[in-house]
Amino acid sequence: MGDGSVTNPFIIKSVDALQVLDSRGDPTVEVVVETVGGGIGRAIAPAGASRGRYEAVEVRDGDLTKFKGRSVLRAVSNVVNYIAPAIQGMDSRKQRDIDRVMMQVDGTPNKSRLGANAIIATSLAVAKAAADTAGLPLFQYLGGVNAKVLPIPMLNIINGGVHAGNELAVQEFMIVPIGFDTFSDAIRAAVEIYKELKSILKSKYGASAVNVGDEGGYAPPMKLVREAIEALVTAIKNCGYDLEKQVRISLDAAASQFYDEERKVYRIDGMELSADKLLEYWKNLAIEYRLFSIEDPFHEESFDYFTSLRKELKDSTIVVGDDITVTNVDRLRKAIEQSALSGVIVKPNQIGTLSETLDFINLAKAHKIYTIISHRSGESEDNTIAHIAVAVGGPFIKTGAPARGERTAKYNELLRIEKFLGGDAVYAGKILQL
Ligand code: 2PG
Ligand code: MG
Repeated sequence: MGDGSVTNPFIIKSVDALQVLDSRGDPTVEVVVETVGGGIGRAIAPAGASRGRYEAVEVRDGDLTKFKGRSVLRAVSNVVNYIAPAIQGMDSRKQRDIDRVMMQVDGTPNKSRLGANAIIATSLAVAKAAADTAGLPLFQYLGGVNAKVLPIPMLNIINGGVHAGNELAVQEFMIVPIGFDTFSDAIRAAVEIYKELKSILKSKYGASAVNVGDEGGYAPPMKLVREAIEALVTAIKNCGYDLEKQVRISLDAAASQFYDEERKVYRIDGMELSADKLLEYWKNLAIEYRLFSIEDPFHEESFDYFTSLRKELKDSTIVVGDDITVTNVDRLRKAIEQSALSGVIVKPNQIGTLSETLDFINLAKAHKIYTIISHRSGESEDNTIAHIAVAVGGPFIKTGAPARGERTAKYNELLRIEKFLGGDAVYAGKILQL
């Protein structure tokens, strides 16, 4: 163990930041941490479009003369002027102390002073610098010898909602390749289905239907949720995969985005549905298509309807929280008390530090709630979530279609980790009772 003296190679020597771009062309924060021993950690903050109301807050400049108000120079200077002086000289392995110090310097409950974008990029860069100093890949630094389970990918191959310019209310239509021996087999099947779907959409709706949305899924000019699901069913079947045992279908409704708060109705498929009617709608859809999971089926305050849906479906479909829980342990505790969820999305930038992200995962796992480590719709080449997913044993990762560099960055890193682990690698689909 290091003793904290000046010769300790894990001591943070420098922290620097700069403004780079994300996959939507929006500016974002990159942080580079270097240790005395020469370890380097680099991390880039992602950004959501369908953000939960209770997420930690990213700081943007709002100066309309630059990047249409989206620049993050203030967050960058917060890293350089406030975070760096506070954590330089600390041992990079003391992740929890470092995260706590950043939270103290920030001093707000939602990280709105320094910015969650500044804090999460630093927090992840610190972990990566410590791992690099130790000569370990990040997933092993975080997960130790036990980190050998490759997560089941949930691939979003039709985009709707605020991620695409079509009329689909539901934001994400995913395929979940559960029934395969290895992670690479699962990815191969997903790519085959993705390509098959492309031909189906092209012949039915024309060439413009295969333009892709923010997460690399196609954004066809469809209106009905059922229409998109049917296209997935056909693609899966045409590829010769079993819809029951090999490849299932999941949705992220992101329902806060189509909820009319004043009139208390959900706008979906050209209808206006009350919460009770929407409950019925999800129930029918889940049973008919044996949906694997439905994320955010109701708006972000609607804990009771999440509970009702779980009861109705008797856990045959996983009811997943994202905007409702926002990677926040207090929100998750409330969901647990109300038996509202059987799965949760984990997004490090929703809460703002690595340690809080791990606490959230631990709480979910202790209550047998599936954890889905997730990207954001605005991403970059940063592949940290692939490592977190293996470190915690998944069991799921959601990181878009198997296309667009910022999405394949994560899948490719998982393929590298699988190779690195060799015969020790285990695919989560082989060990979960799904
Ligand atoms: C979601 C995410 C990621 P966003 O709702 O799950 O797919 O979208 O990053 O826009 O919040
Ligand atoms: Mg979501």
